[in-house]
Amino acid sequence: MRPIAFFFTAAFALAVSAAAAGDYKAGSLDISDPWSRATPKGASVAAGYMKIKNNGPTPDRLISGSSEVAPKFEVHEMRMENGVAKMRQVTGGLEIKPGETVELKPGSLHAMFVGLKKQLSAGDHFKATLVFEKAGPVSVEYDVRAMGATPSGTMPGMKGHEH
Ligand SMILES: [Cu+2]
Repeated sequence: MRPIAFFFTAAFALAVSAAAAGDYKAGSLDISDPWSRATPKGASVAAGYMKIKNNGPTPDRLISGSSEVAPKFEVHEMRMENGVAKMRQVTGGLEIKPGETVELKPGSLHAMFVGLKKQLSAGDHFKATLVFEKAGPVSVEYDVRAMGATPSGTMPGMKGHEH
């Protein structure tokens, strides 16, 4: 094979695997792009983001989870109250209605890894299990990205975030 042809073939293969990485299927759920953010020194929590789409006819719920980076997994939502961003645990499971996509993203819903065993750096990967009421447990891998990796940048609720 000529070097140039090889280059294009390799680049194409890489693009295909990059698109496929980080997408998971479980029952009627599509889980895409689980990612987390690098943590500042001494942080005790890290956030997890992803999109969950429900292709089925019945609702499902994210009821619990676990990860290899922290002993506790929680689902939180962030809300503005009197101009202050506040973090609250979602109890009773995070519902994903039929045909809907729930996005866990900075400044909004997120998974919270509580009691970090080590700081997360950009480029790290870690394993986690998401547990859904109907789809059951799903193993995923979180991609750690740089601290300012999103439009919303710093997490406004970080201060009130010590558990
Ligand atoms: Cu949180």
